[in-house]
Amino acid sequence: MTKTVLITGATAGFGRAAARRFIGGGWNVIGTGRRAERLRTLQEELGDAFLPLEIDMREREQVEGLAKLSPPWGDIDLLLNNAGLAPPTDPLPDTDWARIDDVLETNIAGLVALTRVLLPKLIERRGQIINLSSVAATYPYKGGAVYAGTKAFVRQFSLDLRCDLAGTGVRVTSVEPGMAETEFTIVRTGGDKEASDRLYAGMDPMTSEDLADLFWWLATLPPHLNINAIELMPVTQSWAGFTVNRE
Ligand code: NDP
Ligand code: 8X3
Repeated sequence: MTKTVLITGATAGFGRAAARRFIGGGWNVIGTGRRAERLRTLQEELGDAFLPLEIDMREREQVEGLAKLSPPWGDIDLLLNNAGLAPPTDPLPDTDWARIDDVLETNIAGLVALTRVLLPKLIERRGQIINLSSVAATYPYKGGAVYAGTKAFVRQFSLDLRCDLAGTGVRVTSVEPGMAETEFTIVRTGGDKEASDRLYAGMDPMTSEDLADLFWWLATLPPHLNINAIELMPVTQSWAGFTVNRE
């Protein structure tokens, strides 16, 4: 029987690559995002196995409406909670509240609301949830407080959800990537493509396709196996030391 994945944030980056990967693997894909034109273009590329839905993760009613999809689209086997973004890395007092609020509403509130309304269906189908956290959840960096905080939430939410789901057969994974070149930094910097190019220059970052392959691997593991959390980075990324201020 054909399986169905719901991918939030399918208009760019990891989500769009995942839509292509799962369609290629014979799944039905529901892809969401705010940019209708991008969704239309993707639908033209991917055909009838792709259902584009214009959803803003900050809008509770729109998000909860996804639980009302009728079969076959409503028979969701995998929820890929991918939609997300970061505010600028400016000092917190200099960062507009609107940018912060967008991030909290999308990365946390939207993700929790969608997971909550889809859980009964996922339990019925012994389905799976893949949540996009980040290395930022574990390793602090300057200007990362709000974004990293949301991703630490996603990681812990994923782990704790497994306790609630004990005995249901539903699998949950927190995926925690490092630097991958997508539109992430363009969005974070408010549209500064050059800043994004500089960040990824000469460091061979991960690609959206790397992540799509990982999601596919997770989705096709034997059903008795749960990867709780998985952290990945490009070989060129690692850690610096602590900052110490001296008298
Ligand atoms: P992109 O900016 O390329 O894609 C983000 C996607 O999220 C877009 O499809 C966008 O769609 C969607 N999105 C953002 N806000 C909303 C919203 N309010 N409602 C609906 N959709 C929304 O970024 P990535 O592909 O890199 O990021 C995907 C996920 O991976 C994010 O959660 C990110 O935090 C995480 N991540 C990324 C890393 C990286 O280095 N790139 C590393 C670690 C984690 P639209 O604008 O059309 O609404
Ligand atoms: C984003 C990962 O390393 O660019 O989640 O901060 S990193």
